Amino acid sequence: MSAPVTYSSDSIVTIERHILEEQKTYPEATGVLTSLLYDIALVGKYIASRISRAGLVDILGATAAINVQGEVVMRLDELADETIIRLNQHTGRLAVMASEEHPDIIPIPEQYPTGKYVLLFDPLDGSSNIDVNAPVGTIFSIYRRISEEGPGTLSDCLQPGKNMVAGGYILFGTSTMLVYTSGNGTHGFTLDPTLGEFLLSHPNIQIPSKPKYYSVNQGYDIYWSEGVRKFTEYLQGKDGQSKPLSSRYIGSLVGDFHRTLLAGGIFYYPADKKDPKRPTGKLRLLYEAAPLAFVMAQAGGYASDGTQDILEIVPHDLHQRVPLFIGNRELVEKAEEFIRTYDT
Ligand code: AHM
Ligand code: MG
Repeated sequence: MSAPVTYSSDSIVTIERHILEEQKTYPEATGVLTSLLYDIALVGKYIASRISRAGLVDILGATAAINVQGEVVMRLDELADETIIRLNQHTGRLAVMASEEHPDIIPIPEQYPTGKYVLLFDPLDGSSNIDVNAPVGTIFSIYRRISEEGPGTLSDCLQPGKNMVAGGYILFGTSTMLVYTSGNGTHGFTLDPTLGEFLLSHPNIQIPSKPKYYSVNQGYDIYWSEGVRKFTEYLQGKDGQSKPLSSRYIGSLVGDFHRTLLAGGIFYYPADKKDPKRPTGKLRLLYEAAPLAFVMAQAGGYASDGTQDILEIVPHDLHQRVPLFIGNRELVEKAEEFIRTYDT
């Protein structure tokens, strides 16, 4: 049996305390962003409590079925989506929301006040992994509205990542972790299920300078461009110049990203030709690529679509997809170099 975890009260930094301390460094802050981030931590706790029971779905009921208690049982991605909307629409902090699960923007219902922020989210990325008990994650980003007042608009949601005020993710893995940045470093918190609190476990995360893994769905390499194939061969040391990197791929973006952030290396989901309808890769700029790019940039790394910084891309569509190369700057820049040399 492992020894019980003990804390000295001095060393415990809850997410609330951390966010409040950060707020103090911005004298002009009103506390609204602080509260919004705290609402997101609450979302994390709620979804974590439901996900931990996912393996019981056959006993408790399936999608949209009525369970033994007479409650409607929702799919977890739908539940996560509804939870985020329900916990945030009434607070008066948001002008509008947008979710990977909804084709259009999500307005704040008329009975509630609107606020100055915009919340974009992927409620449960990689949800197909739940069936095999692999990690999944919620990804979020927060922007200031650009419209003056009243209901938020589509333009409020279509802002480049460099305008982001805060972004991050909640990883539901062996532990539940919340990792976020508000432009002042990237910080990680681990949920202590006995306390029901996120505690600061990874302050000021910096991606290790020595890359350890590359992460890509290599099963699709026949659909890749010449540049992406040559870049992968470079990572594998096939050019005879470099040592091969080890490879890891879960197929769950938040898990693959988190490992890349903590261990060093590169994750990429390149453009591919497997589906003529989406020649620009699979991942979405607003809900996946941009928030992770902000987290990575604040941890000393870099994200690119293969030609430019993800944070510079001005979105034209809520569900626009982009190729994503993210991790150690030198590797991402190497990918750009291969793409420039072979694909243009
Ligand atoms: P989703 O948004 O439908 O859950 O899909 C996104 C997921 C990511 O988590 C992951 O990086 C990618 O799809 C894996 O795709 P593939 O199975 O093509 O490798
Ligand atoms: Mg997704």
